[in-house]
Amino acid sequence: MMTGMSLVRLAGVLVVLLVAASGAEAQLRAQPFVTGLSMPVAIVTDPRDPTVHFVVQQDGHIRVVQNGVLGGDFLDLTDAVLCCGERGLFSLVFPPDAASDRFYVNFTRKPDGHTVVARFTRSGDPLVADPTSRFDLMWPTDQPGMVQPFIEQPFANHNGGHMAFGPDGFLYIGLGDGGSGNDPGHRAQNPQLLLGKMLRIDVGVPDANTRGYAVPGDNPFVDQQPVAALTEIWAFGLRNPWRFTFDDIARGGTGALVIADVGQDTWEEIDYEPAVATTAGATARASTPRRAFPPRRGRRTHR
Ligand SMILES: [Ca+2]
Repeated sequence: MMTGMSLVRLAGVLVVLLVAASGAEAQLRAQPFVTGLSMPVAIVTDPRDPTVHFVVQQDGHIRVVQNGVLGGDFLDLTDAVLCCGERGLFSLVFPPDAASDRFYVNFTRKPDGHTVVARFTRSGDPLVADPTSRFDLMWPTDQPGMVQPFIEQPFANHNGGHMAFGPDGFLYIGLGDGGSGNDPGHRAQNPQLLLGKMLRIDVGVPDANTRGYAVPGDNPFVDQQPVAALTEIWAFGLRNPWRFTFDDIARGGTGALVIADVGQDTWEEIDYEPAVATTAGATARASTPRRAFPPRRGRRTHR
């Protein structure tokens, strides 16, 4: 997890919570980091320059903050992003290979609110993205072999939207159950839908790749066992995984996947999926009930 630092959204001000651990007690101390933002939902440090942060605004702007000073837009997606409520621009990630010019965003698009995962590249100026470089990743449909540049959202809410690269270098994408309440279409348990799932894909493909990603060979359903499922699926049964993170191995963490899954009425949920070492020495995820089938039913958060 992000160690010692988290962010509070408050009136357009990013507040840094500093954790000072001394002895047996830890103290939280908050101080303004930058002001002048509108609807900030995420902050990402530039992998090439630790003095640069990118702030993701729900309205579609990605703002540049350099040495704590708010600058212009890294990227303006307001023409493409359908905001607000539970809709908008949700996340920005850079690949583990910091030399890459690529980055990825996740948002609900105009006019229909469907989910888009788009790849862009930086321009010659590393603090400005190239808006013409947009490529929308192509996702399976209910027609075999047919793909489309979005993931259909039946309702305005429960869009998930967070993305992160795992210790394995693959891109994880959290998708909500599509919305309304109580998952009326049982989408989170439908193996032929991407909604209500954690996806795991390999975006380290050439630009010429027509889908923008490949499915890792060790994803749990590539062999269509124990159930025929879309092979992008890593985990079933999520409601609205608004944020998740990996317990950072580089900072002494275990590599575990930790998911904040928004609850409905009385329960909130934090899911912990431990990482396990494989015989090949690679890091993989432990098998959990979430990946099992037949589906879990009667989860409290789905009432
Ligand atoms: Ca939705």
